[in-house]
Order: sequence, then structure tokens, then C-alpha cells
Amino acid sequence: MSDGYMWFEGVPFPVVGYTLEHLKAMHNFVFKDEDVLILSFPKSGTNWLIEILCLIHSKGDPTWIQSVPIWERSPWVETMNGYEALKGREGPGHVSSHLPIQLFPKSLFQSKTKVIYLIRNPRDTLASGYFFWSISNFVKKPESLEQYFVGSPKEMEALVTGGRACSARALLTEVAFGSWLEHVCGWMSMRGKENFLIVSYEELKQDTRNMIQKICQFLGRTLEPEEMHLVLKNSSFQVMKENKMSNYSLLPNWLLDEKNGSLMRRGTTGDWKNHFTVAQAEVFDKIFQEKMAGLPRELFPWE
Ligand code: PPS
Repeated sequence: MSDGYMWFEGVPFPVVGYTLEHLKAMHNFVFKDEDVLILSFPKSGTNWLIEILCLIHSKGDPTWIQSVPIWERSPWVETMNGYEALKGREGPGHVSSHLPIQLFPKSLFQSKTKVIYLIRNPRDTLASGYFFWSISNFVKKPESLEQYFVGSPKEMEALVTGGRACSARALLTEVAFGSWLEHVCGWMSMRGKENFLIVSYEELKQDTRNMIQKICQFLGRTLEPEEMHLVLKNSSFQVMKENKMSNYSLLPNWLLDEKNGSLMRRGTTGDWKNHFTVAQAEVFDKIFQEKMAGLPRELFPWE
């Protein structure tokens, strides 16, 4: 725990809200076929997707999203509170998780639980993570974007000069929930299964209505035009930013320093371009191409 993370099976976790005991017990959690699971690497837009799913469930009626904290509407299976809430839940419902596939409760793989895997340009998850972890007190605070990205100037230099193979540490291995590359490669092994839908933040942003329709189809739900209008309106960045049940402002200040930022930061695609140096962008491309060579390019709908 001394390095600012709690390590479990080689994966770093935040130090508040997680215990080794719960993570071990969680492995035996039993998914119901009617559950809907929202999976993502941190900072992929997970809370946006949770809000959309809650609104699809209520057919656009905002009463639920305005009265119950988002983490109670769709508990995180890996957190202490989330796991306890899910264990006591009688009927099916929404479940959220940032876990990599190798740590996931095995019951999922024998169930018909509908799984939505949300993916986002890792450059944007990196930038978003850097700003979010800088204002939070539950993981190691990054010293700089470069330190967060590759660890040290020495590492950066080695990567730029290409003097040695791309480090496995680079590209977010020692950040909360481990490596984006491993997370995505792991969960993408489920693609093609009929209970597994991949949604990208970029497509969700570009054509929200169309993607909500696709999600409804996957879930076997329909929305009348007026209900769709309400889902779109109530899950918009601006409305979510102002909803204290969804914007994380209910967290105490000692956990999240809201004076210096927010979960609802920019809500755009391509913000990484405002923060990466040319060298960082090149290093990123090199690692990405090398590590993701085995997956089709169309899975990653960003520039
Ligand atoms: S977490 O803490 O890992 O669960 O964060 P997560 O929710 O996955 O990601 C946070 C980013 O999602 C953006 N966000 C949204 N974008 C567009 N529309 C809506 N409604 C929305 N809600 C959240 C949020 O702003 C974070 O991205 P950045 O790039 O930091 O703005």
C-alpha cells in the first residue's frame, strides 16, 4: 500500500473503498441472467453509460437518477460497498465494473448476463485519468502527465530513442486497474458472443441517439420518441454535471477535491491533443501499434 495503491493479483487498486478480503470474496459473486453489466477501463465514460441505462430503464423519467446516487443504482462489484449491496439485492439490476477479465467473478462466463463493454480512445482515458487522480485522494497522485504515462524521464527517453522494447510498464500498468492494453485485449476475447456489446465513447458522442437505439435493441427495450428525447436530455453532459446524484459531488472533500476539478471535466473527444507533447504522442502510437496489432483496427473508432 506504500506506493499509493492496494495491489491484488498484480493489479493496482485504489486504497479507499477496496479491501483484499472483499476482492477475494467477490470472486464467488453469482451473476443473474437478467443483470446488465457495464464494463470499462476507468475514465472511459462509464458514468455516462450508467446514466443512459438508468434512463432507458425508467423510460426517460428522471426521478430515479435525481434521487439515488449513481453508485447505488449500478453498484461497482469490486468495491466493498458495491459488493455488499449486490450480495443483498434480490432481483436483477445494473452492475458496474472496471475489473480486468482475469479477476472477474467466474459466474459471469456461465451466465446470459448482458454485458456492455465501453471503450474510449486510450489517449483520452489517460488525460482524463491524469486530471481525475490529481484531485482524488484514493490513489497515488500523478506528479505530471509524463510520470503518469511512462513513469520517469529516463523511461521516456528509452521509449523515444527506441533503444529497447516498449516497456510493459508504459501505457498505464501502474495506474488504478492496471493496463488499458491488457484490459481491452482481455475483454475483447468476448466479442462475437451474443450477450456482449461493444460501445465506444466516440460513437456515443458522435451519434448519441443512434447508439442509444443500438443499446435498446441489445437489451430488448424500446423507447417512444418522447422517451428517447428525455433519455437524451437527462443524460447530456450539462444535465449530468448539475445532477448531484451523478456528478460525484456527494463524495466528501477529503476524497475528492472538488475545488480543483470534477468527474465531469470536459466530456469531449480528442482532448488529449491539448495535453500530449509530440514525443508522448509518438511513443503512444508506437506502443499502441505494437501491443494491439492482433485486434482489427475497426474496433478502435478514433483517429
Ligand atoms: S470513472 O471514474 O473511471 O468511472 O470515470 P468514467 O465515468 O468512466 O469517465 C469519466 C469521463 O466521462 C466523461 N463524461 C461524459 N462525457 C460526455 N457526456 C456525459 N454525459 C458524460 N458524463 C461523464 C467525463 O467528463 C470524463 O471525461 P473527461 O475527458 O475527463 O471530461
